Amino acid sequence: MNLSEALLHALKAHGAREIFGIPGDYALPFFKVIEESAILPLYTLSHEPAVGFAADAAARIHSALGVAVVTYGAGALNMVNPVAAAFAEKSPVVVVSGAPGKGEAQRGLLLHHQAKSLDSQLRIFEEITCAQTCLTDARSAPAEIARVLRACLSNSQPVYIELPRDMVTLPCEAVAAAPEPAFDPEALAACADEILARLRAARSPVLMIGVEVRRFGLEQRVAELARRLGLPVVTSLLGRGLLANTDAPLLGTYIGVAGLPAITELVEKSDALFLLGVIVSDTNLGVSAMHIDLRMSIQALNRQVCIGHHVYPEIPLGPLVDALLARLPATRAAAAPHPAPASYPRRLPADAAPITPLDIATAINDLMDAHGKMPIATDIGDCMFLAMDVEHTALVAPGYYATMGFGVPAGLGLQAATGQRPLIIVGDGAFQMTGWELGNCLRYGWDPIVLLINNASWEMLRAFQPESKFNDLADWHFAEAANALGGEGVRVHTRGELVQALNEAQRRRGKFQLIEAMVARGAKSPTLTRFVEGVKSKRA
Ligand code: S1T
Ligand code: MG
Repeated sequence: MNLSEALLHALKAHGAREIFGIPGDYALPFFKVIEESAILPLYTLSHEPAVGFAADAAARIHSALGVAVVTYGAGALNMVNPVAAAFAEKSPVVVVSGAPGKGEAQRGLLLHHQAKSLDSQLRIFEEITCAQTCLTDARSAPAEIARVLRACLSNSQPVYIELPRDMVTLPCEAVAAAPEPAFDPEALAACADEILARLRAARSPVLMIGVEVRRFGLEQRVAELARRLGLPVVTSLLGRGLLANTDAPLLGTYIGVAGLPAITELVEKSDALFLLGVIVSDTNLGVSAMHIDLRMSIQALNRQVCIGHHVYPEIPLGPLVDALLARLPATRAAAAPHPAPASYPRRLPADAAPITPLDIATAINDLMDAHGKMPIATDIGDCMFLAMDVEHTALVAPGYYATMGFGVPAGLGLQAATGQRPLIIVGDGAFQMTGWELGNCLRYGWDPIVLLINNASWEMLRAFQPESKFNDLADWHFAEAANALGGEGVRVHTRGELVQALNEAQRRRGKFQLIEAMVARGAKSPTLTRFVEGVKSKRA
């Protein structure tokens, strides 16, 4: 076996199911092994940001490793933003970058794709990954690969592997997986006992679940935990879509002043807010009407549990959930009184009225009622906020790091990873960044339905700074470009046209379907409207 095959077998053994990438001369030998070994399927895209976003989405929907393979310099550095997004949102993406061979560096010449020095790239990726290695020695390579892949899974964060091109075909031993990091069972027991004691003593305990529940594959166990605890359950913004396919007592998503008042009040008045795998960020908790007193909360995140003013270190989330379940009777507790679960808008009138963002959410709910749930990828912009009015379904969205460009590549990653037809919701500004990746659909048989909200505007920015003319975008007539990219497109102006276009798109398989929904500048979803007002009032 050579070093590349050892790496590919290890990636597969650790849960990776596909590779996204763009080659370059520093990576050509490795891509040759990827293609000829067929250990993992390879999907090449057109621009490295899309490679990163697609690998991230695959990781999220699998709750397993995503893999992005790029060339040195121009390729890898092009992917810094998506890897930063994966780091911020705890997505286990393995970055493999080609690199110059040992001899090349010693000729004393500056190498193409080199920026400051040959290890600058490693230093840049040290800031957005939890573990790194440069495979310069075939003898230590198996242990290095095992160490880094274990870190990726244990922390659910990206890792970086640099693969010099003169190492690719060297003989190499197989990779033996590194053991899970140990934890102290006594500390785990004490922690679980204290959490349950706090919840039982509380007047109004609430369970809020976040991305780590998904990342560590705990949804079914957490749904059981919620049933046994009998607590009202909400998701964080980034955790939206969690427990979508379970019968947990899920009320909806907490988005502070931007969310449903009953949920906001329940969370913010709780005297024992149990944050399970929730990233404590401004978009998750920052827009609370009142200041959530985190000293009253129980926070389980990043392999540690904070209860009031004290911390239990090295408490992995999975063993914690199991320890709590082991302490609870296997019966469903009487559900504590709590607000009714959120209801979602349905039955859009197919009339000549202009389209609003809420109409788009309503039309999606009607489509999924009629034809079944679809996994959804959104970008950032009002597309993400209107998704709060879409019925719970598997959802990948840049809800915390909030980078544009995520939506379309993430949707492609979803279909590559699951084989399911995704729905992509994206604004015109974000589509201008990475929407053209749809041109890769035909060769892979991907056929997402793409709902493009064309308000010819950076509307989310206009909401905060309406006086700025630079928020006015030109009208790019995106639907007309669909055919050139191998798909089909239609521009719609009214609710009737939207309903008809969605039903037609649903019937047409084998090509992406681009529905360009014309929305007036200034029209915003209810959630974005509340979010902007909430942020403005907090700033005031
Ligand atoms: N660049 C990138 C890569 N990500 C960003 N989030 C931004 C810039 C800043 C930004 C937003 S929202 C937004 C920008 C430029 C406008 C989005 O426009 P569009 O996709 O058309 O959606 P909509 O019209 O619904 O707003 C956030 C605040 O950072
Ligand atoms: Mg826009």
